[in-house]
Amino acid sequence: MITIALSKGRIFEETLPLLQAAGITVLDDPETSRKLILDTNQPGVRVLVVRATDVPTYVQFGGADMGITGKDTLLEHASDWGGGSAGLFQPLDLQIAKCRISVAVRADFDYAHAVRQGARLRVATKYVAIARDFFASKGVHVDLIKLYGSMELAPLVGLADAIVDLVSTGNTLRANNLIEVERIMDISSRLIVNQAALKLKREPIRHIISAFSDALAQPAPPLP
Ligand code: PRT
Ligand code: MG
Repeated sequence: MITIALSKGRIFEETLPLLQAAGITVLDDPETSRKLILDTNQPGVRVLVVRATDVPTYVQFGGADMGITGKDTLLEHASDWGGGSAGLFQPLDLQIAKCRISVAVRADFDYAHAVRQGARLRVATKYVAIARDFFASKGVHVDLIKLYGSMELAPLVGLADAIVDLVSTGNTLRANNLIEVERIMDISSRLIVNQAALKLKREPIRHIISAFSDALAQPAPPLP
């Protein structure tokens, strides 16, 4: 049995065509079903529905053999586990759920001036590790405030001078009178594989990885 951890929403939607290319059809729709373990047309393949931020944890500890997760989530997870790969093999960038992670401020806040002055910035974010590394590399002093959602609200009520958040169309920032002042990095979702599963279930996992790489027109990666 191969289990694949996916989150509902954009990652699930954008993964379906890749699964299809591997001959895998999911038999339930997670948006309407309450099931957390979804059967597929392949008796040996199941999909687990988990929170986006929990995908690396399931795969790291073998609750799932493989999973699909944003680079943002993966970097934060790796930092929680002391950096490095956290025992996860990352064979493919699937080029799905693309966005960027950026610094945004209120339109009336002079970010460039504050940085030039060496001001200490209050930054609200769910992405504490990414934000800490980014501002450290710029030599900007920050006080980080961890939030779990609706980051856009923080500068509007004076909780923070800036936020670090994911941006796709920019509509959410615009709707809240915020402007993007720095792009930290581009984000897309990655396939991650449990290292032990890769040894024990090598053939079915290799089949899925090579079907995904064919569908993406990427060369199949070497397996450790
Ligand atoms: O919702 P939950 O707390 O369970 O987890 P989650 O929010 O991490 O899950 P989900 O499904 O929303 O996001 C999963 C992954 O999709 C993220 O980890 C990213 O890698 C990727 N992704 C791609 C995005 C976006 N684009 C995106 N636009 N994740 C979130 N957003 C949000 C962003 O945080 C902001 O609130 O959409 C808003 C901005 O979008 P625009 O289009 O208005 O700029
Ligand atoms: Mg969300």
